[in-house]
Amino acid sequence: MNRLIVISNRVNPPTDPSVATSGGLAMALAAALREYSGIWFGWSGETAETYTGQLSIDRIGGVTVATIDLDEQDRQEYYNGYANKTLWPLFHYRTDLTAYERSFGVGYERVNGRFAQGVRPLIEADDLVWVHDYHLLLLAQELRRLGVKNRIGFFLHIPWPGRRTFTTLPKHRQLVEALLDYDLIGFQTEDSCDAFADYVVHTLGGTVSEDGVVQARGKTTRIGAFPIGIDAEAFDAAVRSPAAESYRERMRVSAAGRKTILGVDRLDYSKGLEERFLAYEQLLTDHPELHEHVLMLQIAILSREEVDAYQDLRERLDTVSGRINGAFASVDWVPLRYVNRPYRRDELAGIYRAADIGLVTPLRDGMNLVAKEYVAAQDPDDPGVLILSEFAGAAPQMPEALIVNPVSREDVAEAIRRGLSMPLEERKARWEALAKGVRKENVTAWRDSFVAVLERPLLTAA
Ligand code: ADQ
Repeated sequence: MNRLIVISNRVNPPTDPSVATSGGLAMALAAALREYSGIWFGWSGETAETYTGQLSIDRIGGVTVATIDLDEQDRQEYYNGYANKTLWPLFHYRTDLTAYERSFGVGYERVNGRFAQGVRPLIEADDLVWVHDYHLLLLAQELRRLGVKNRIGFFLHIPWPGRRTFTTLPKHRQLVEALLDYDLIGFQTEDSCDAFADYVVHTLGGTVSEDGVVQARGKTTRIGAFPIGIDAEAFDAAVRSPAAESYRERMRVSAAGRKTILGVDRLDYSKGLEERFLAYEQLLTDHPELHEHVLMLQIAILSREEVDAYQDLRERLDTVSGRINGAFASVDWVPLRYVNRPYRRDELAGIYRAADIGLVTPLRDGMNLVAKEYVAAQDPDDPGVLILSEFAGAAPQMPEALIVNPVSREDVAEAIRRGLSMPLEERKARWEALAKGVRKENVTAWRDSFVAVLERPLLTAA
């Protein structure tokens, strides 16, 4: 088996699999590295006064990690700038929030170059290199410039936007031409894969064969959809843990017989939190008979607090949640509990299990692992109902959820009402189909299918 060199912006394998991390990516990659020997390389998250490129190597949670520090200008231009103020909003269709500053692009190129310099000495002849996410679109190009001939794959965890949206990005051609230096470009969904192919054909004048071989600008690569899953086994263990049981009981006691609607997200404008609160407000306005009988728990961990758009969103959510509770609460009923702290995975598993409805309504999402975790945590004899946005990458894999348009308050409110009164038989039938998919299309299946295609020589596909 070849060694695997995983490269992502941040390197944060969990020391203890039951402890929560702030993103789906870290959990997925730690699980992926468990079986392969290899190294996980990335930014330490620290900024040094001056950049030195000094490598630090450690062993964390059974995984060898190698990191470099960046400098403050890198953090501002590459991380807060191009990654989080340009690519993230653009790829989530928020052109209104997208900043196009020249210095961000320059910083992004510089840091992709620094990553290449940093990881280069660690790469041996037969290693497979697997690069993750929108921070590192240029990395293969930088590694090729340094003479790396290994097979290098790329996986995009967020959506690839439609052509008209993507082409608003200055220098979009250079970005995609650099991306073509990868041997395999993986997306979460067929939809993203099709959007990329559309760009290749209509903007670059290239070709894409039926089995995903891309030819453009004198380069050949392959594209494919590889929907990410959860580490279902580890999650099962978390569900059965004492911490999960204790949290489930806390939830049960505090709900006092009321039905619970649950949201769990990073506090990010792509997750549709404001729209979700407004849909709940609509539900309470239209259905007074539900007052005192339901409660919503929204757990939203703070994220990217250095970026203005995130601070603005936080303020708006504080206002809307206050307004809802001010309008509807009674002496012993608070309709919306809004919590900004993180929970351990085992605690979260218990919280999921106690909820009658899992409300997952992003406006755009590469996949959304919360939807899968919610399903995995349910009691087979009395499962809750998953309500899922049609714009989550998970939606095509999870048609047995109640699929909604997250911007339609009426649509979401009606799905909640329907979920609250859904008969046990229907809940079970829907859940069984969903749980089967979550178990089968897990993180190991995702890793294996990506690596198998990456290992396959390109020519045999033609
Ligand atoms: P994220 O945008 O971070 O990931 P998501 O897939 O939902 O989104 O993963 C969130 C993870 O964080 C989940 O594992 C969840 O349990 C955890 N989490 C969220 N809130 C938490 C809290 N309060 N306490 C503890 N844990 C919490 C990006 C893309 C997604 C894609 C993943 C993986 O945006 O679309 O699914 O990568 O590819």
